[in-house]
Amino acid sequence: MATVSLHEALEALRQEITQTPIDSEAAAEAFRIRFLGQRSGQLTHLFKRLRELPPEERPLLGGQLNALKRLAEQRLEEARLRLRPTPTGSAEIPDLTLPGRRMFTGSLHPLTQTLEAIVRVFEQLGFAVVEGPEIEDDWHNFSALNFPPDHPARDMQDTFFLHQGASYAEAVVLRTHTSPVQIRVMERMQPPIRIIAPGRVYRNEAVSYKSFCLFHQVEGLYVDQNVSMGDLKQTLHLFAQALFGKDVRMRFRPSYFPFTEPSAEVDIWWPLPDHPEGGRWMEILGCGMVHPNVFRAVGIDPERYTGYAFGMGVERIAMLRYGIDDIRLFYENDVRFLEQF
Ligand code: 2NL
Repeated sequence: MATVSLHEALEALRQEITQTPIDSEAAAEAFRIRFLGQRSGQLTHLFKRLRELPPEERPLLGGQLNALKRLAEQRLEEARLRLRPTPTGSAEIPDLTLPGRRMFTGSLHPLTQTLEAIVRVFEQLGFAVVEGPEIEDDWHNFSALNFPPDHPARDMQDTFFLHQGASYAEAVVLRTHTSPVQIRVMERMQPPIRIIAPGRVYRNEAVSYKSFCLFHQVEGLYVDQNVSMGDLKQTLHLFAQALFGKDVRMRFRPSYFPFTEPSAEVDIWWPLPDHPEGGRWMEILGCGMVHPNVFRAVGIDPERYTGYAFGMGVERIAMLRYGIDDIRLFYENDVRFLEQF
């Protein structure tokens, strides 16, 4: 009687031990207490009941009970391995075949990237890179560039003055363009000259989404015998192709600058799917043939030499390139903006 019920109890327990799910650490502990607990575990209980059997039957059933105990211990060990906390905090064993997570290591400012891309194109075309001071005198920033004494750019509303002096010629200013760098080069050397001047410039303007009190320019200058407007167009077309793609469409519009004659502004066609005309012309730079008065100011003979010059705003090109609609974003240093580049 006792033998049958003990056999039956053992079989029922085997069912339970194999089928009880262990899917959490709490379930594992409950499993341990229920089957292996020293005091009232079901296996412990059956071991105690071995005494009900006649001595000769005890070894067989005792062996079966020991096997069942090992089974319960194995299930528990397997569950503990499976549920052990991982470094990621998840109960899952991590998938070691996954690729590593990329770390954000910082990147160059979008203006630096754009400026470097522009400079690279002209370097490949044989232009030398020159830099100069951000504080300039009237001569290099205005007079040598054929600005008349009463030109509005010389006004306090447009230019930051560090020193005004008794007359306009004594003024010391924050440079309003990088042209003075090129004036300094032409003062010191005779053609051929092929240079670009990248750098910071300052304008005393109302700050808004489209203008800031400081910005960056890249200006270029090529002076030699027989330099023509055709040379200018070819160079700028190569530049536009390098930055905006081989199929770029480009146009020259007549314009005016004191330091070039003739002068032009250059637009590129910017395709816009939602636009009624399929896109629009966007200005990217200004250019022209160096004015004879500029050559005279620096001691280069305008009867012997001709030259072209151009200038572009780096912010303007970066805004086009990345689809940015507010120039002030470049100067706020908000990491949420910067980390996108
Ligand atoms: C613009 C237009 C321009 C120049 C810059 C230049 C320099 C010298 C002599 C003659 Cl030394 N010209 N620079 C010429 C034409 C246009 O810049 O819109 N810049 C943002």
